[in-house]
Amino acid sequence: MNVALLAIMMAVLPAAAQSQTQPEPETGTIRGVLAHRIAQRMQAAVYIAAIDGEQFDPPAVNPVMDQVNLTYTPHVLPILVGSTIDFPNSDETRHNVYTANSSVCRFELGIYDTGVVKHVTCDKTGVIMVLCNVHAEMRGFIIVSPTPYFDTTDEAGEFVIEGVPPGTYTLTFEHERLAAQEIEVTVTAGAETYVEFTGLGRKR
Ligand SMILES: [Cu+2]
Repeated sequence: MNVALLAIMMAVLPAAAQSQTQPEPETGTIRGVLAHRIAQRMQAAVYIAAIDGEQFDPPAVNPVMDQVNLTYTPHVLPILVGSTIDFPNSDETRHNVYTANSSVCRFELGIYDTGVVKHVTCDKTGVIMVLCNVHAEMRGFIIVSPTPYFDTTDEAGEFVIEGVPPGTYTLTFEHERLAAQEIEVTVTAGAETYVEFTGLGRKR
């Protein structure tokens, strides 16, 4: 460790110690699961639906849909509406990123090389299906959420959404194969609310 970094860490330590005496937490957590076997091998994006009168600033750091080993990575990318998505090409080969007709925001980024990053801003909520016209098997999903409260499910179909202000919300999800559902969820500061999406069926 270099001296400068050590100095920074020592300067930060007293502040960290003080934080132990901070007041009660102001936000809560939603934890839950999509109880369906398909959710264990294909990810969903789970998010809080639009909140009346609430708008959110795009994140300081852009969400990233990378291209690695001929695969859109991550396969499912939830973002806040109004965010700018970065599309790097980390492959040796060239790709041409474009969107399926059904996508809420449509674009075609053209064929581009390794190391190039292209950008797209989407101001509408919904789903963007990203394709590549060089590699027909490439497929990625961007879920444009009206709120910044979202997560992607893991290999157990589970999700955790932290930092949610107290209140009652509609929780929903988007999945390639499973039909969406909505659940009303109440979040309490400093507590965890558990939610289970059950009785799930395939999209028609
Ligand atoms: Cu490609």
